[in-house]
Amino acid sequence: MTLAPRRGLFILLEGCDRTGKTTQVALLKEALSKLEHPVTSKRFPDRSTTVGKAIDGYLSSALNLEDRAIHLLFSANRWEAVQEMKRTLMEGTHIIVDRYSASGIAYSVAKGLPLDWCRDPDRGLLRPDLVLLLDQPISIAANRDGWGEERYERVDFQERVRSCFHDLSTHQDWKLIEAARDIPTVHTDILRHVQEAIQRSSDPGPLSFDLWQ
Ligand code: NYM
Repeated sequence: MTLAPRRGLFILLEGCDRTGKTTQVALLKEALSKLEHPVTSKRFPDRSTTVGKAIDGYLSSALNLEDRAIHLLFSANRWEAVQEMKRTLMEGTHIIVDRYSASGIAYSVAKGLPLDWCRDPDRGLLRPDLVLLLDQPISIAANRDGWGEERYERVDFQERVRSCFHDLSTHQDWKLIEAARDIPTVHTDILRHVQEAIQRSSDPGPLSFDLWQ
């Protein structure tokens, strides 16, 4: 009899724009691969799908949409990835994800949409096993090259997004990562949390499709 592989962990990095998530996802993936953990990565929005292309048009301001319409597209973009993510995790591969539902909520709440309304379309999505919130003062992000090129890259708006991430994190077991430190230090901190989660979960149990429920 062949035993099913231990399922992979869904590891999520969240945070405001330009907190270094993309760099840290790449470093984490490289580090886990070197430690011989099967691992892949994914980012939301996934701009490669039909829905993702509409989102991309919106983010680059080529397309204008009602706040609620774009919120639902971001959610649809996560729902369309569910089966692929499930398959990958069940094969025993960890997935490191750059943004997910909390971004969906934080950016729409920052526009003034009600929290409950923002959470509803994502209810029942796959729940992450570990959430790392990369946090730093917005003034640091605003000094980085290219700031302001995409929609949402405004200091007042990002302050509201950051505050919503903080509110969300108080109700969940998220790890707060001080992102204003140098890249290798932040990486070491993230890797420690991930290795602890991997060690803790000798049997991670079934996947939970109960996000926000
Ligand atoms: N964003 C991302 C949302 O507004 N809602 C969502 O559900 C997600 C996943 O898209 N400013 C926003 C946050 C970012 C922008 O993300 C693009 P990135 O990480 O720069 O590709």
